[in-house]
Amino acid sequence: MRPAFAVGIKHVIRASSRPPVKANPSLSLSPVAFTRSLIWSRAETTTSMAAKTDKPIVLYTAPTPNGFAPQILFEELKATYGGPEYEKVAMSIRDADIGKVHNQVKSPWFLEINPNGRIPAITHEGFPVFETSAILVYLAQHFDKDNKFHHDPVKDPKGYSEELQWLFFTHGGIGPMQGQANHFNLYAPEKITEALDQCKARQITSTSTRMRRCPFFPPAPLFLFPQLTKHLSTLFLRPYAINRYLNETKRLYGVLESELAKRDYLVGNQYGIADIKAFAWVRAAERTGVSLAEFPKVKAWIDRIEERPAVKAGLAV
Ligand SMILES: N[C@@H](CCC(=O)N[C@@H](CS)C(=O)NCC(=O)O)C(=O)O
Repeated sequence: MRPAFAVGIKHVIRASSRPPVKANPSLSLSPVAFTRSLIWSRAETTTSMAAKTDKPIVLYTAPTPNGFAPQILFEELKATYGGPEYEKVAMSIRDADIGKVHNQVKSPWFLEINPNGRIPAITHEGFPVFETSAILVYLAQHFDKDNKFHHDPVKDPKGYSEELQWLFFTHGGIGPMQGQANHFNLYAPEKITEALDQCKARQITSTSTRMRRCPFFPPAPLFLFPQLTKHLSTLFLRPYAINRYLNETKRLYGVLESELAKRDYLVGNQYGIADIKAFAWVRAAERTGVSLAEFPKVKAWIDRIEERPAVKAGLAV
């Protein structure tokens, strides 16, 4: 007998408010022609252009933590069950490509698949699914028939609930917080400049805040070397936004640390989609500026997951 949730999903597919997406001819082209097709063509802007393929599933992705999560699950499913077959479409997430590159995430054809204009997204026989965790749950419910990577909502409702709790924990916590920490730390130099200007103008009156945020003030002579000052400031200054998101990211890692002290994996001591979702972010901790030496249990969990051949394959897709 089919589990009730599967019947529910079929019903949702039929009743979906979003129609199945139409095909994009670019996948049936030669590699050279396909590359050319990545360049924006005016005619394409008005047409629905999802990928055309004989594979049942298309994965729209990019090499980021959110992109890696479904890539890893696809490879785990392939290693365990031999499928499902999927076609990968590489997307650009660069704002500079908007209106210039066909496969940019804000392209009208892609907004029909993911109205939020972000990777990852999949289509399964034309049915679009967006948001990383929703994709992981969808793929697991459709293709992980032996419950190797997820908990069955009917047979194991408590395990299923725990899985959702940890998925939501990462989806609403680690992902956004670490993403913002990256943004303010790595991509928003004007925040640093703003903090520098405050220091220069002696606008920070509290001595302790000044010591923390303006470690070079005085001495003023560093201002003679603006590039050096900026570089050192990026390393040592911690303007409010960077502090806030970095500290919140560390706090969330602390939650993982205390849970992983009790068991090897997040749910029921069995590796699965909740681990995949969190792993994809946490493995990038050092880049964000969080040292995993502070979180030894998390580090051991990362090492365990990283050893899996399907994880290696998923990261390399
Ligand atoms: N909540 C979304 C977040 C997806 C997301 O932020 N994707 C980023 C790459 S990691 C993106 O596509 N950014 C492009 C943009 O913001 O235009 C999910 O989990 O799928």
